[in-house]
Order: sequence, then structure tokens, then C-alpha cells
Amino acid sequence: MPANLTAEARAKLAKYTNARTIEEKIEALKEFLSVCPKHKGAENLLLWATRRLAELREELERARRKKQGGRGPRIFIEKEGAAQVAVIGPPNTGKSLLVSRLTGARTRVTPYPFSTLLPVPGMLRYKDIYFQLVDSPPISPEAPHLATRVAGIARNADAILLVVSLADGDPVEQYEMVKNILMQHGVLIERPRGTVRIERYGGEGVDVVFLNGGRIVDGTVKDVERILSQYRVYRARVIIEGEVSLEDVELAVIRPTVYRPTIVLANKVDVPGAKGRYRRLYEHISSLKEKSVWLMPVSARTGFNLEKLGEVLFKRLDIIRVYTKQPNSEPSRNPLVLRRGATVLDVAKKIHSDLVEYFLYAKIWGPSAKYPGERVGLDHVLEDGDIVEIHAKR
Ligand SMILES: Nc1nc2c(ncn2[C@@H]2O[C@H](COP(=O)(O)OP(=O)(O)O)[C@@H](O)[C@H]2O)c(=O)[nH]1
Ligand SMILES: [Mg+2]
Repeated sequence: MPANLTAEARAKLAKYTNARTIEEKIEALKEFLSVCPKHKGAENLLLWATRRLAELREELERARRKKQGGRGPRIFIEKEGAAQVAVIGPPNTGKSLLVSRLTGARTRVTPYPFSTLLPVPGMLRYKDIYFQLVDSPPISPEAPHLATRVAGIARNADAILLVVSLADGDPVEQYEMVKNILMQHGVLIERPRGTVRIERYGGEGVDVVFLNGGRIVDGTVKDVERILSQYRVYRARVIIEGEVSLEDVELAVIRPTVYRPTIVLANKVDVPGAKGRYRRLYEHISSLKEKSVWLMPVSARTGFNLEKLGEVLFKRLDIIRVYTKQPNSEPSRNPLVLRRGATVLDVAKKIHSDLVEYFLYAKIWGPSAKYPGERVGLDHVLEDGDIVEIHAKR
């Protein structure tokens, strides 16, 4: 798609990617929109630019209000607990009732749509950790401004609970609608075959790094350098994971895309006719190529399946709990929450930056220990429920 751009349009995008202030970005995008070809191949890019422009204008407005001392509405919620989970979906699907049933948060539940306009957080307890659930405004094509805001909340979160309704309307359509709107804002809920991340850095030139079977299917590192230079990006680290195309690289320059693990909650399973609608949704989601989207029927009204959500989220986030202890004392009450695959090194880094340098050995109790108190090194891989005692030079 971006390959069809005229040199002029590409130059405007280059101006956008290199702009430093919000005002400069707005200016560059306006110029881009005025010269961007209106043919089919550029459709997505046009849509993106229009949305991004709206986002930037909102940002500018917020910045101005802040300067004047007035407190604007809180669009982003400070992260708390083990992970932040965005609860999103079309209007009236039961997002607010779910969040309030799961967390006790005082969010507004109403029989009419568009009552939740700003994010509302609440904490869901699972064993000895908490997940922060963030209730959000509805996503729909009729309210693009709100959709932009929701995409921001989703981007900021660690995972997504996508709530659709089995009471009315086709749940497959609801799912596809939300998926597409988020995609236009650079948030993916289905795991892509590969991802490209571009980080500006102080080093010289373009450094292409391949991780997790990273591969460019239709080009070489030289092509990546050429594409970046077309956008006047001369110093950057390009991180490629999985299989990507040159088009993915080009899109990543102009529109950073993120993937967020998602659980679809098919809500209102208590109403008559819900089972048939659920089956359709189940078939649709099982047929997705990467099998990366999880699905669960629930009822915020009767509470059906709600008690399982903590555990499902824990698995979906792929995290583990690790307890630290000092020699001759009890393990900490509050676990560290780490990604699955984390090592003793990750724990040492979290405790103190010096600890890695002075590290001697660690003693381990729990599922990853061969025997209680096993001595291990920094590269030992931990498991959920482990206790770690680090010994360091004084
Ligand atoms: N039957 C039924 N109704 C529900 C369920 N969850 C929510 N509702 C109703 O759906 C309407 C919208 O709920 P709300 O939480 O405000 O939806 P939101 O717009 O997605 O935040 C309200 O009238 C709720 O009582 C459910 O599981 N079953
Ligand atoms: Mg609501």
C-alpha cells in the first residue's frame, strides 16, 4: 500500500516522522492529506492520517488546558498492580457492569449507550496479586473520537478484555468492527506473523536486529536501510521478530503498531438465544489462523464464569510470581511479577542495579528447585511460586 505513494506524499510523511513538536506534526499531516492520492491503495493510510490528526489535535488541546492550570480529563490511568487490562467493546455490551462486578469499582451502569466517557479503573484480585481493569468508552464507527481514545487505552495496557454482547446484534460483526478500528489505530488483537519495532538511537546508521526467528520475506537489510532513508531516518535500531515484509517495515516507520494479548468476553450468555450466537462467534474465533485470541462466555448479570477470570488473565498474560527473601528470614509477602521465562538475573535487576555486579549465587525453593535451597546462577529460569534468596559480595 505505501509503495503506491507519490514522492511528494512520501516527503510529507517524512516531515511528519521527523517533526518534534505536536504543532509541527499537525502541520505535516495536514500537508500530507492535501497531497495524498485518493486511490484505493492509499485508503488505509488516509484513514490513519485523518485519525492521527484528530488525536494530535486532542493532545494539543489537552496540553493547552494544562498550561492554563485547568485540569483536563484523565485519559490515561497510572498503572498499578501486576498488569493493566483494558476493558473495551461496542456500546451497551456490559463493560461497566463487568468491571464493577469484578472489582467493586464505581463505574456507571446504564441501559443506554455512551454513558462511560472516561476510563475508570478497578482492581481484580487473583491469589496474592491484583490486576487493574480499566473500563472505557464504547468503540463504534459512529463515535470516531471516542474510538481514538479507546485505542490509546488499549495501547497503554498489557492485555485487552474485549466485551461483546450475545443479547442483540451479531457478535462476529461486533468483534470484527472493534478489531478493524483498533487496527486502524495501530493496535492488533490477533498475533501477527511478525512485528517491526523502530527505535531512534544515538548510534550511527541503521542497525537491523533479528529476534525470535526474525526474517524479511521479500527483501534484505539493504532494502530496510533504503526505506528508512526515504523517510529521512538515518539513525535507528530496527527490531524484527517473526516473519515480516518490507511493507510492514514501511508501515512501522510511519505508524508504530503493537500487539496486545486479548480475551473476548461473550457477555449476556443468560439471555434467550445467546447460545446460538455464541456458537457462531466460537467458530469464527477458532478459525483464525494464529489461534491467538481467547474466548470465554460470561454473564455480568448472573456472575457466570466471572470467578474464572483472574486465572484466565494470569495465563493469558504469561506471567509468574516470584518471592524474594533475605537469609534467615521469611519470604516477602508481595511477589514480584515477571514474564514467564524470567531468570534470577531479572530478579536481581529488579531488586537493585548493583546486585548483578556483586552477585555470588542464589538459593531457590519452589517448583524450579531440584531440591529445597538449591544453589543456582543468574541464568536459572524461574517458575511461578519460586522463592529466591540472593547472596552477594559485601
Ligand atoms: N441480561 C444481561 N444484561 C446485562 C449483562 N451485563 C450487562 N447487562 C445490561 O446491559 C446494559 C448495559 O450495561 P453497561 O455495563 O452499562 O454496558 P457498557 O455500555 O458496555 O458499559 C445494562 O442495562 C446492564 O444491566 C448480562 O450479563 N446479562
Ligand atoms: Mg460503560
